[in-house]
Amino acid sequence: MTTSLSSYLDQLERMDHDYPLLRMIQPDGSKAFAEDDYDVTLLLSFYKQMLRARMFDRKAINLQRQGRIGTYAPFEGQEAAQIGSASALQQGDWMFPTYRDHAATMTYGHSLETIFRYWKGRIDGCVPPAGLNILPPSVPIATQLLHAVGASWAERLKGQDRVAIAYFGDGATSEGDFHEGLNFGSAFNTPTIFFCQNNHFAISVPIHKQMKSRTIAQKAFAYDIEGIRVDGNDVLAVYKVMEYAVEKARRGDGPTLIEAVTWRYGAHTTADDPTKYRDQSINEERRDEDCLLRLERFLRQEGVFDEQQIEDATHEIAMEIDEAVERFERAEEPNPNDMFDHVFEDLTPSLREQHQQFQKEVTS
Ligand SMILES: Cc1ncc(C[n+]2csc(CCOP(=O)(O)OP(=O)(O)O)c2C)c(N)n1
Repeated sequence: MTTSLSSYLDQLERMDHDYPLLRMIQPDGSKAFAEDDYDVTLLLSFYKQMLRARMFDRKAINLQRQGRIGTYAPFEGQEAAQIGSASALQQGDWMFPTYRDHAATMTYGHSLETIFRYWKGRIDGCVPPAGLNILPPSVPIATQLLHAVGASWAERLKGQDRVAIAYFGDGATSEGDFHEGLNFGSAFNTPTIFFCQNNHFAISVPIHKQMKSRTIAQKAFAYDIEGIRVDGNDVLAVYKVMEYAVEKARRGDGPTLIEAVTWRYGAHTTADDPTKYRDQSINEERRDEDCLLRLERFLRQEGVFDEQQIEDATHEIAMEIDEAVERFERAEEPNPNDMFDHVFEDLTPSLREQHQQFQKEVTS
C-alpha cells in the first residue's frame, strides 16, 4: 500500500458518516431541548389525530377479521411519523402514499369512508376529495418515488411552489426505483420530500438482513442531498423536520431524504402471521417508546392532559368511525367489470379475452 493511499484511507476512516437521531420529546415525555418553544395546543391536536388514526386502524383490522373488508395493512406504531409529516403540507401539494399510510392521507383530508372503500377493493376508494392531490396507495414497492419526483418537477417547470412527498418503507430503499428517484431529484433539484418510515421490517425481513448501511439517511449522501434521521415516534420532531424540508423545497432548494425511525406493532398485512418471523415480546418492549404514550406523558407533565377531554374525543371518534362504516356498507356494490377499466385506455388482447370470458361467466 502506498503512503498516499494509506493516508487517504486514514482520512476516510476519520470522516463522520453518522446521522444522529433528532428528538424533541424523550420517551419519558420530557423535553429534549428546554429552550425550545413547545406548542402545547398543537401537540394536543396531534394527540387527538393520532388517537383517531389508531382507532381507525384497529377498527379496520376488526372489519377484515369479520370479512367486511379485504386484506388490510395495519400501521399501529407509525401514527406520529405519518401525522407529523402530513401536517406540514399545504393544499395543492402532492402526496404519494403506500398501502400503509392512511394516518397520513386522513390527516391530509381523505375521508375514512373512502379508505374503507379502498380496502373493499373499490375503485372509488382511490378518489380523494376535490382539490386534494392524494394519489392511490402504491402497492408496487418504491414506484411512487418516481411519480413524486415527476409531479414535483412538473410544478417547478410550471413556476409553482408546490411540493411532493413520497412515503415508503425501509425495504423500498433496496429497490432501483428508490435510487433513480433520488438521483433524478438531486440532478434536477426537484421539490420532493422522500419520507421513509423505517419500521425495521420488510414483511418478514429485518432491516439488518436487507442492508449493510447503518442508516437510511446516509443514502442521501451519495446523491449530495440532505439526509435527516428523526425519531419517528416523536410527532413534534417529525413535524419540525418536515416543515424544514417543505420550506426548503418550496423556495427551490431541492429534495430531502427523511428517515423516520419507528416500529410496526402488528402484522405486515392481515394476511401474514408475525409470530413466524419475530419474537412478540419485542413489541412489548417497544410499547414503552410508543408515540401516543410518549405524547400523553409530555402533555401530563405540562398539565394539559385532561382525562375527560380525551374521553369525550374518544367517544366522538368512535362515532365518526361507526358512521363512516355505516355509509361505506350502505353504498351500492361495485360493478366487477370495473377491474378492467382504469389501467389501459385500450385493453391488451389478453385482457380483452379475459374480460369477455369474465362477462360470460357472470351473465351465465
Ligand atoms: C416491486 C415490488 N416487489 C415486491 C413486492 C412485495 N412486497 C410487498 S410489501 C413488501 C415489503 C415492503 O417493505 P417496506 O418497504 O419496508 O414497507 P412496509 O411494508 O414495512 O411499510 C414487499 C417486498 C411489491 N409489492 N412490489
